[in-house]
Amino acid sequence: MIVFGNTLSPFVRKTLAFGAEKGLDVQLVAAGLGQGPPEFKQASPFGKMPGFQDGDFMISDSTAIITYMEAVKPDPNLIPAEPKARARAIWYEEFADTIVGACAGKVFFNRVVAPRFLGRDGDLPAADEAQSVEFPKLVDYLESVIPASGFLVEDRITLADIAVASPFANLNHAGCPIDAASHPKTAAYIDGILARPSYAGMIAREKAMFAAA
Ligand SMILES: N[C@@H](CCC(=O)N[C@@H](CS)C(=O)NCC(=O)O)C(=O)O
Repeated sequence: MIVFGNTLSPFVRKTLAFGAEKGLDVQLVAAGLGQGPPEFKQASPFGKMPGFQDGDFMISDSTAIITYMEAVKPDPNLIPAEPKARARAIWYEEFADTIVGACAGKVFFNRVVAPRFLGRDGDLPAADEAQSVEFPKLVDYLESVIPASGFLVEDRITLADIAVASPFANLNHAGCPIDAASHPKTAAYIDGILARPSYAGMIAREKAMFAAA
């Protein structure tokens, strides 16, 4: 299986971590922001990462790719079968992709992507506002819902945890960390998920890239 993209995208990182938790053999091929092989454009008609290829099957969108991975390799099960647990896992993925993703996008794009990858200034007031207005609501919410087990659904690793952790890596990279004093459960929870083998290597390589800059 091939994922086209860059792990700095929370959607690419989530997809790769999901594949790793499944034990799938997934290769990352660099693509995105107008770059990448022709297969990337075939897989992702609007150029968004991640794109995906498995033999002659191609598709884009992290949720579509994850749905495919879960269907071709049901074990270990990462999208619960029980109806309420399944709905909650999908809610947390949606929360991560759209609500956390919107905040992380403003902070990471304006502080990192625009100056570093697009060669132009980002909208720093927009990033600051996302950090001071949107971010506190996200961590307040998570602090209120994280169970003692350290997993959001069924007290085991599921898509919910894999999805929620990913955009927090972008927020960390962009100088918007979780305050462990005010939000201890959330800080420990995100640290714990990002420390799993499925995430740790990617995060270490991303940090090394920023440190070398
Ligand atoms: N809903 C999509 C979102 C994908 C997306 O927005 N990717 C961004 C990177 S985080 C992208 O490729 N942006 C470049 C562009 O729009 O040209 C998914 O879950 O995969």
